[in-house]
Amino acid sequence: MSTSSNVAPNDLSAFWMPFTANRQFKKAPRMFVAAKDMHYTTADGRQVLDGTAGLWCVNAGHARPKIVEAIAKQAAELDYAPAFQMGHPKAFELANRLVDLAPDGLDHVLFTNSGSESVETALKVALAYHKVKGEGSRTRLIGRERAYHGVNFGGISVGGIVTNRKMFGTLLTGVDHMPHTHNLKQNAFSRGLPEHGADLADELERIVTLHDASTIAAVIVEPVAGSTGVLIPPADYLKRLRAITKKHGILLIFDEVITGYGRLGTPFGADYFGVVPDIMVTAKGLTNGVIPMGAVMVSAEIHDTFMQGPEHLIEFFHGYTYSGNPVASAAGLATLETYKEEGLLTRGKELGKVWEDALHSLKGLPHVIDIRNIGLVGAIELEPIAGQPTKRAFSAFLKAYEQGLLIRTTGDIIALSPPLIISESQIGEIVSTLSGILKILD
Ligand code: PXG
Repeated sequence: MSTSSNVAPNDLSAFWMPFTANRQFKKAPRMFVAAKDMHYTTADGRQVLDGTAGLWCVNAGHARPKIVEAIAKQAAELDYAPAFQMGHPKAFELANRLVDLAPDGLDHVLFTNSGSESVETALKVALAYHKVKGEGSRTRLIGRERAYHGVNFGGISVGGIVTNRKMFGTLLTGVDHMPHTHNLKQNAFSRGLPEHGADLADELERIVTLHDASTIAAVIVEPVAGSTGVLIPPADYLKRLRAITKKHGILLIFDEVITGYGRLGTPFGADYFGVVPDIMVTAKGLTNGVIPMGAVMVSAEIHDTFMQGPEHLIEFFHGYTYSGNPVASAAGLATLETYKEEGLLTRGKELGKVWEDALHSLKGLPHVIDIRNIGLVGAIELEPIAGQPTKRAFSAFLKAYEQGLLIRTTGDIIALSPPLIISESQIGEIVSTLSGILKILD
């Protein structure tokens, strides 16, 4: 049965889709028209198990009543309030709840509308902080190879994915990159943190020696690199990075857009690794993906440094029309309540072993060259077809969709990150579907 809200539009050409093979998609569209808990409904009425929490964001599952109600109620009560020089209570309330949830020391929150904007905000806070502090020579930003920090200019500059960078000119100047930590030779089929590679953090010392610490503002890393294919940091790597940044007065920014809000079985990656950054970048799971919103948490030291000079003057010239938007704030509050009521921020820890064993049972199937896992994240890396990189994994994606399972692929890596409400039997379903597909893949 079709209604005006679920019928597939008959002309697909106007919408230039993001990060999508547009011509391939439009020849054989894959349309979702509804979602509830762990499942999507397709335009042709099939159920598809969500193995990816949308795009790593629907951590509490789909159409959760508390969040749906909060959004509807807020839109009717106060739909919008100016974000500059005016306030409304829910943005303050959400900021407080986030500070309660964040690791000790991260005491202030700037709101944005996406992960990309959160990254830009964090980089700008870092640069301005040093300037306000009288260390304006600290202008360099250090990222990492294979990093994904969104698609805006700062983010692609510190990012390390060549396809996201090569079309866009010279990007930000004064950026350098540490090496990525992926090492299949030594770490293939690791369970949890790989054993080898903590010394790669020392590459930061090399970069400091090259440029001098007095020129470096911040280092930004994803605690677990998600988009590039789930690169899990070697044991102790992030602790070493923290020690080196501290020693040189360099700010450490964790981009927790994926690792935030329970993905690793802890509220944040910072909790999992026992490392507190100076700035934490979040988005996605903050509102369960329902309303776009990001939050950047910063240390008291950073915030307080800005709070000087005449009180009528704006302390930081940055912000968005929708920073702390009332409906987004209401969605964020209801999302955090849902996580709390259902223990979702630690569910990845409880389910971690089941998840790990299930994924690693795929070892030995054709083309599988690595399986890795942490919290409720997993990756299956496939040997690329010679001369046709990405084709094998993309064909696994299409087959999985036909068989009622949503996965993500990047390069020849299958990435999995289900909603944190997933059941053990649904984990079994993901693995048995994938097992069948891997056996018949070209
Ligand atoms: N930082 C990180 C670490 C991310 O993973 C962003 C920033 C940007 O967020 P926005 O909200 O601007 O998209 C991201 C986004 C995938 C996938 O399947 C990952 C992202 C987005 C879309 C798909 O790997 N990460």
